[in-house]
Amino acid sequence: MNETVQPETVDADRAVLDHFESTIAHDQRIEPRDWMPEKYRKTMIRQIAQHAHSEIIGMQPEGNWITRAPSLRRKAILLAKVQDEAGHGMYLYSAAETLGIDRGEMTEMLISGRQKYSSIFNYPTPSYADVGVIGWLVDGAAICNQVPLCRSSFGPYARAMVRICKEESFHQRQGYELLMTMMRGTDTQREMVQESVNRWWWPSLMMFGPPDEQSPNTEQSMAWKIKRHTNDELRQRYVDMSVPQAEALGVTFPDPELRWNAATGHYDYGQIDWDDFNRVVSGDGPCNAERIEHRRSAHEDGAWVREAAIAYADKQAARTKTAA
Ligand code: FAQ
Repeated sequence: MNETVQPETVDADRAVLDHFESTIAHDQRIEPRDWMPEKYRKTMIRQIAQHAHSEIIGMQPEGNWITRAPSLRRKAILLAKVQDEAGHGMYLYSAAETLGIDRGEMTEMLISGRQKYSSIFNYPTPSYADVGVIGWLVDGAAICNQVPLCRSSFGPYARAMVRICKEESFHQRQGYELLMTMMRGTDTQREMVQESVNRWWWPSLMMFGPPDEQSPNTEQSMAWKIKRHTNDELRQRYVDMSVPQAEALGVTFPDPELRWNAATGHYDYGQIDWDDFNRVVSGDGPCNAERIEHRRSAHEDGAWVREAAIAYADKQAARTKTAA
């Protein structure tokens, strides 16, 4: 095969690869106009699309409480938060589109199960305390995972992450504030918070992905500086950050093995149920079917809006052409 390749083509290929590798090595950004290996492009599409889908599906668990929030103030806060998540999904779909994939295609892949979204959004929200616990623990885990992604090697993704992280930090604080208010309330309210923490703690640890030795993508993604830390490193950082927050709040995590280890300078924690994680990721979690069905019907109900937008854009284009 090499015999048919012109020497100048080999040189050109080598030059663009060198440029790509040197950009990564110098901690500079790969931009959509730059040449990139096909595997890098596919990895970025996979990660960004999964992330975008998570934000959009992630509107559903808390959205469940918008009509039943206990006061106008709490309703306004929750509405704003869920709306922010929609915004994050939009920035991320736009970042993925710079890699040559269309948002419609990504939505199709989500609905047909060919692209994933975070396992965490497949659990139910039966209690209003879940709104606070999602803000504190789920947004907390998201921040821990996403702050390093602000230095990710793909420019549009890294820039989207800067804004998203600012908003996620705000979400985490509002969740914690809600829980502090409940903890200052009645015994029943305190029990509601603890019961919710018991349900969300282990799933929040799973958000960081499989253990390093079972993570097929980490090594290459670290080499390309898409990821800056491994799944286990970030999970440990999250545990270390969350334990003092739980103590300040007055709740405990449902893990008898959770304890400070003076030798490592970190908290040890118990065994994560990876069978449960695999079940949820493969579509068999408590709410997977409901989440996808809801997304599918919302997408179908929105068809007329997309058609109207396209018809309007066509009209505008025809008008501009006539004027020219
Ligand atoms: N759930 O080889 P790795 C949020 C998949 S946003 C489902 O370790 P990687 C905001 C993984 O994709 C939450 N699937 O993969 C919010 C891969 O799939 P493949 C979303 C998972 O990419 C808050 C396979 O398993 N955040 O919460 C999960 O190197 C509140 C093997 O895994 C992001 O997406 C999982 N938990 O590392 C919204 C952050 N973990 O190759 C609403 C960006 C792994 O079979 C309310 N993403 N998989 O197709 C990342 O940082 C990485 O993609 C990881 C996974 C760390 C998630």
